[in-house]
Amino acid sequence: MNRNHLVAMALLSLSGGAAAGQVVMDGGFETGTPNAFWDEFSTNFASPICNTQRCGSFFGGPFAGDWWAWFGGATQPEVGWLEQIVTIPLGTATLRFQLDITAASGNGVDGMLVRIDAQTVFAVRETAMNSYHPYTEVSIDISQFADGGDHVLRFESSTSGPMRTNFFVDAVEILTSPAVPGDMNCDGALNGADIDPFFLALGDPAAYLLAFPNCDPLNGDINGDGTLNGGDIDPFFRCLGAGGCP
Ligand SMILES: [Ca+2]
Ligand SMILES: [Ca+2]
Ligand SMILES: [Ca+2]
Repeated sequence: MNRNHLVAMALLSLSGGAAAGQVVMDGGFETGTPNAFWDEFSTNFASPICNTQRCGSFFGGPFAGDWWAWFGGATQPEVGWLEQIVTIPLGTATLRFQLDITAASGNGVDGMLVRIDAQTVFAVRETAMNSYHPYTEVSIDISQFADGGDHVLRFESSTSGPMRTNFFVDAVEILTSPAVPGDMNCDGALNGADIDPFFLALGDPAAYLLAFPNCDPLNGDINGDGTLNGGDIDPFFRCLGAGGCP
């Protein structure tokens, strides 16, 4: 932990830190640059992280606070990225951020991606400016990564110039909820739609894993003995009838 990290930790604890249920550190970029939580890269600007003092206000500014991430923005080829390691608890998870495409070069190919590990979970091109200007919330179900493990969250863009394309990003957060007992289709709720998956998991575990690859069959271990078995059938239906497990 370097000095910047310590200062940033102190700033975050003064401001309350990450809210409960959130896993992204400094998702609003308010600790500025160099940033202790985000790894930063930009071909032309040292970092995509901006305040108006550093980057000007001609194209606009943050969604909230004083800082935001500005991808693109160059009149020559530019690659920019920001990434951090996030720990996503077991259950369901949603990635949310604000996106504003404040300029489009007209070449039609300048783009921005969001990746988790090697997988692209969101991709946008400059041609979508009409859909993302002004700031617009992007919300993506990323429950397939809600496994209690560490993952690399990465925003990256590639723009080619000579006209500018700008992707503004702010207010990045990952909202999580714990697994719901009996939620066998992993939609975050226990209801009638879980009955068939419950019996599939009980009778044919391999087929269940194929049908619900991001689900933990132990969501159905209602009696808590560590396995999904016949002893869970009665408690499962009791929970279902009661609208949830006690
Ligand atoms: Ca901000
Ligand atoms: Ca369900
Ligand atoms: Ca059981």
